[in-house]
Amino acid sequence: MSRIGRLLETLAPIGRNEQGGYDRLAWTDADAGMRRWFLAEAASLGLETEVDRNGNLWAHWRRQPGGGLVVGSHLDSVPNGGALDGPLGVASAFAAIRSLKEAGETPASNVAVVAFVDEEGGRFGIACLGSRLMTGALDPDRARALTDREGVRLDDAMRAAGLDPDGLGPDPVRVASITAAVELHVEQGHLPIDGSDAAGLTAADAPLGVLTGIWPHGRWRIDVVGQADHAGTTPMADRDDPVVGAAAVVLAAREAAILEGALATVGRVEVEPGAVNAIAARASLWLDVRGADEGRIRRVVDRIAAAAGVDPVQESWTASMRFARSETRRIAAAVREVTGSEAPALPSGAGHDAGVLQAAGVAAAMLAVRNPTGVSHAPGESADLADIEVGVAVLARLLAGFPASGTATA
Ligand code: HGY
Ligand code: MN
Ligand code: MN
Repeated sequence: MSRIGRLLETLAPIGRNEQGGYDRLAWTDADAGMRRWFLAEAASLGLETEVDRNGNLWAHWRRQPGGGLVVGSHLDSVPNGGALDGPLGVASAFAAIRSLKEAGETPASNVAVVAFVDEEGGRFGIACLGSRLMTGALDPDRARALTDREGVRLDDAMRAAGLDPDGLGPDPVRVASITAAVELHVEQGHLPIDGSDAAGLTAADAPLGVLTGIWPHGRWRIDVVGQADHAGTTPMADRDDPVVGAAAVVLAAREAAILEGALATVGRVEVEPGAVNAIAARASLWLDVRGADEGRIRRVVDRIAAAAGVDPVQESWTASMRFARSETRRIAAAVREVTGSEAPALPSGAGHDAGVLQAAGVAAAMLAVRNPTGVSHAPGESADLADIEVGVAVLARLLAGFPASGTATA
């Protein structure tokens, strides 16, 4: 079995649930299992490991003082997520290093494998938490006070996992030491291929693609307050039922997204008190809106606010961003060398730590591995091992060829 096949096999049981999905939420036991896996794999490769002030994991293959090329992704998942979103990038980085070491090849540049903390925001609600803290894009006090559905604070969850949350915050020296960053990631959805009518790598008959940028996207919380009362004694005409208001939000979101050519999702709804025989007091919804440009996203949110008479409160915003041409070109060249074919270029509808690094001025880029169904953030997420192995070979080529000085430009 290939290196990457073996690595993915060792990951497979960690955090898997009965539906075959993954619950690898930040600072949980499953996350601890993923972190142990990272440290053990790094140790087996003779890499020097560290946990930074924000809990991000690093494994260094150092050649000389100074910075270098960073590869990796994240190890956490959304609730009931897929096996590959995140871990594929970290495992592929380790497999690429192993292939170089076994071939007796040593990169000219320093190389570091990173696993950023809580990229999905699946437990505390803010995506790319570890990379945003590191780059100063998220206030550490705000982060410490985030709570999960049980009301557990992030800082308490970190302490329970053995880390000190008082250290959270910007890490400018570390960010400055990153010459360039490449994140390998399973393809998510089938997005339009640049300069083509095809959508997705399967339609383009390509095992790998180069992600050129990330669509803007944001998250909003909407609270609908009503009048709690008895389900069996309150006439319909006398009700102020917040769940009816919540339903109006969901329907308005779908209609607005279709009108504006955007994507709007309400994936989480909380009803209080949540009794079958009581009209609710409050319904809270979390709205995710994305699209090719910021304007259509803002129009969708405005339409929802007007149609449903609610006041969406923005919880996070990711501006539209393009990856560094120096690095997208480098990836494209490596794909050409390894496969003999051109890698299609396409945008990402999903957010990534590489996007946070690029926004912080690090030259970053992404390599996507074909996902036949495009399904992600669900147990059905998949990629063929043959395509994954090509991705590892390209990553190895990038590591081997990255110049010591690093000529990246953000
Ligand atoms: O939600 C996203 O776009 C990413 O998967 N965190
Ligand atoms: Mn991801
Ligand atoms: Mn994801």
